[in-house]
Amino acid sequence: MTEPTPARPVLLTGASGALGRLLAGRLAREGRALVLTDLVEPAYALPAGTRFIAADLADREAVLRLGSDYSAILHFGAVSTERDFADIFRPNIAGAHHIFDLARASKARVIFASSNHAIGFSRRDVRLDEDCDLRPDGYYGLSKAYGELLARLYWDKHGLESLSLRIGSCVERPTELRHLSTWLSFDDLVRLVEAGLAHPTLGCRIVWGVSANTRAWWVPHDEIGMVVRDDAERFAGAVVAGAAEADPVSSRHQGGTFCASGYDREKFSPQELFGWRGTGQAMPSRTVE
Ligand code: 15L
Repeated sequence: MTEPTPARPVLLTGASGALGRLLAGRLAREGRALVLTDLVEPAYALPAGTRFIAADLADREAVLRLGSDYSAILHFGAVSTERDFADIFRPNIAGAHHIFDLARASKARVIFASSNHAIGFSRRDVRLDEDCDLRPDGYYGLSKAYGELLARLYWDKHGLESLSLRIGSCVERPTELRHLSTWLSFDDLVRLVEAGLAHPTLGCRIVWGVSANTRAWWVPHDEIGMVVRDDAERFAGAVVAGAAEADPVSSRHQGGTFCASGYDREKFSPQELFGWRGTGQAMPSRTVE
């Protein structure tokens, strides 16, 4: 009798971060072969059945040395806050590029941790489908938009399957007003990742990484996005409006404080710059806000 071929492992980048830690523990529990990677070794005990390899995402050779026999790559490694472009470029942009090339070499699918900050300059009074315009709210959001477009390019050109999860606020529980719309529970994150790993015809998808929140701004159409079950509303009574809600730029846009970082548009009003004021001419609808 021949032994069954062991399943090819899943690679998890960003394993030392908060979401990496959560995924490592939860996915290993299912008995899945997992390889973890990050710049620095995790501060937690490695779950049974996992092993860790250190690698800098910005170092192409180090990434390609991670091996080429993965069934899937969960790409959660990145700088996760707004920073100067120079700090974002190497890990998030060059890093994503290296990971997608590793996925090509492995013939692996990629589950990419994108972010709501790729569409963060959308107003809070609009409801968005997955195919809405990209409206990054900073260099971090721009790097996530780049990752989504990289996924699209590698599907069209190389047939590489991917799921870009546009994650809202993946925290244990909502702590601010905005989270009542953007919250993604830990359980729902795991459900989304599992659904992406298991889907027989993944293709190239963008899916909202948000729980089934009563106040959600994002409308799921993709079946993968519909596996979520939790609702932030049960925490509504305990959530208070923080300082961010008093700031007009943060409170107007879905990306919140990321939008306010470095914002100076009001000093350079398009109405004045382009002479729209007083001409009686309607401003082009897609550029008004
Ligand atoms: C993100 O993408 C960030 O990584 C995280 O730090 C939060 O800011 C989150 O979005 C959010 O929008 O709440």
